[in-house]
Formats: sequence, C-alpha cells, structure tokens
Amino acid sequence: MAETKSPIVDIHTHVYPPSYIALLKSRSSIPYIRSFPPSSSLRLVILPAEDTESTSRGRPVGSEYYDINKKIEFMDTHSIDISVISLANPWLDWVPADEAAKAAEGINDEVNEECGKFPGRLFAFATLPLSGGKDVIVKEIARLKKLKYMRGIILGTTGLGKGLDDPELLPIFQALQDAKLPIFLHPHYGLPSSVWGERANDYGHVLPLALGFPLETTIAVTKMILAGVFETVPDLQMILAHSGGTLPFLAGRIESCIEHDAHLKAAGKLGKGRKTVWDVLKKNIYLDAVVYSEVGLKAAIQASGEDRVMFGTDHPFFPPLEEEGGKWASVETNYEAIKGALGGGSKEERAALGGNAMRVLNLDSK
Ligand code: 5CU
Repeated sequence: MAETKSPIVDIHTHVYPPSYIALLKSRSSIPYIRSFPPSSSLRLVILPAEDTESTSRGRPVGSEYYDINKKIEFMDTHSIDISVISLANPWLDWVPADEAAKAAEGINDEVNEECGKFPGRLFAFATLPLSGGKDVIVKEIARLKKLKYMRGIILGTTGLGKGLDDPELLPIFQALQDAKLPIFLHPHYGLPSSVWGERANDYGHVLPLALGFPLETTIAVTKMILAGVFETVPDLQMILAHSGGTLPFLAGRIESCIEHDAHLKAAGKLGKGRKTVWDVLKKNIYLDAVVYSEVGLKAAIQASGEDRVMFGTDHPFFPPLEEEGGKWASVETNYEAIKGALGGGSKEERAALGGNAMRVLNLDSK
C-alpha cells in the first residue's frame, strides 16, 4: 500500500491581525509601531530591552506580520502544510482591565476568521484576556470551544501579574484542562535589563532573545513545578516555546536542588505523590523544535520523548537580514536539526515534523 505523505505542521508561527496593528500604531509606549525620522519606514517595538535610541530599536515591520496571504506564501515556500498561528507577544497583557474581554473576543474571532479563509491549512492558539481577571478569562475559555479553528491558547509568563505559580491561576489552569486546550507558553519579558550591563546596546537583540527568552520560560515552568501546579491540575498540557528554554538541559540540576532542599522537606513538599521535573516533562509538557541545533533538540527529545516535540518556525521573526526571497536560513536550520537528531526519512522525523502536532492538537478534525 502506498504510504500517505505525512503533513508538515508549524506550531510556532505568529501574526498580528490587522486590528492589533492598528492599535499598535495608535500607541507611543511599548508595544508600539512608528517611524523614526529621518527614516519613514515603520518599526515594531515590543521588547522592554529594545526601546533604546539605537539601531537596535525594534525591527522593520512589513505585511508578513499581519497579512494572512503572506503566511500562506511563506508556508508554500517552506513546504509547510499546516500552521497553528498565534498572536505574537506581548498579546493583550497591556490592555486595561475593563477593555480586556472585548479585546480578546475581537482578536480571537478575527484570527478564527482568518483560519477559515484557508480551511485545513490554518488553525490557531487563542489569546486570553489576562488583565480582565479570573471570571472574564474563564468565560473566554468557554467561548473558545465554539471557535472552529482554535486548538489551545498562547500564554506569557506573567499570568495575572504575579507569575505562573500564582494560586489565583489554578481555576484558569483547571478550565483549560477541562476544555482540553493546551497552553502554548511563550516568553516576552526576558530578564531585567540590569542583567545585560552597560554595553547591552552594542549587542543588538542577541542577549534578550538568545538568553533572556529561554531563561524566562525556564524560570516560569520551574516555579509552576515548585508550586505543585502539576499535582493540582494533573492533566494540564503545555507546549513550551524554544524547546523549553533551558529546561531539558537543567532538569537534572533543578530536580537535585529540589531533593536537597531542607525548606521544602520541612514544608512536607518532598513526600510521595510529588511529580518530579522528569515526570512533568514526560506527562505535561510538549516542546517545540525551535532551538536551531541538533544538540539542543536532542536534549529536548531525551527530556520529553520523541513523541512530544513539534516543528516550528517563529515566522515572521528571524527573516534573512538581506532581502533574498526564497527560503529562510532560520527555518532551514530547524529542519536540519530535526533531520540530524531523528534521522532523515524516519518515522520519528515525520512525527516531529507534523505527526505529533496532528495528534496532540487534533488537526485532522476540520
Ligand atoms: O525577534 C523578536 O523579538 C521575537 C519576538 O519578540 N517574539 C518572538 O516570538 N520571536 C522573536
């Protein structure tokens, strides 16, 4: 029997829908879009560390950030069959509390409609109205079940403002578990600028993106583990951006520090029933394959399992610096890492490229 071609699925790919772009253009503090004379070209400024008077202020922003046809073009260029799109950072974290419900409804409906223009090719992770408070968030989670193309939600690391170990988040995690909506956890805030030192502006975006983002994710998930979130909400499913930051590499150290902590022992937190970091990695966590090297990807696969890693691109971020047309080196590097780590043509490679995402995100049902 002829083998059916297995689809390639990109689970880490962003959009700023047109209404969000309009909002960004109306703002003058982060996040915002504007030009900086004498140049007339627009720049998108989103990261706390990049709002500086230098060439590292923001990034050029073109139609690839908001035009859904450009997403499809990019997918075709890179042989991607299906994309699970998500609003890019910083989502709706900054929206005033009384506007959050309406903003999330609007963005989620708009993204769902964009997916409907290309049935079978686009699905999405929704955005939560985090600043609106628990009731508003839980109501939106219930509404998401009625949006045809939604397959989970994207979340930053601040939660309701106090981090993901905040007990007030438990009903929200419970609602997501009950609705079978996985969390795509994505960094934005990095580490405090003081960590990067006086010459940080000389180094462009490298420090916050290469180190700040992955550490932010690692810290957020470690705090959830320490707070016992995965014992309280045992079937919560999370997909971690950037192969879990540094979590696969540091899991052993984190686990050892937990096991040797007298304070945790005295508080009765080391007893039977505790899920270890390894348990959480294998039962609650999926990892994207956006790590740009075979070494990092092998750590991710060893930590969570080859059935728990999923291809991603981070489009429209990391385009080639010179306008070249054609394929993006950032995407090709991730393809190469998957091939190198799992073997070209193997069933494990096919699973990482798309099979795992099809199964976990239920992408067969349109
Ligand atoms: O290049 C960047 O700043 C980013 C970003 O902000 N978010 C993201 O997902 N990837 C890259």
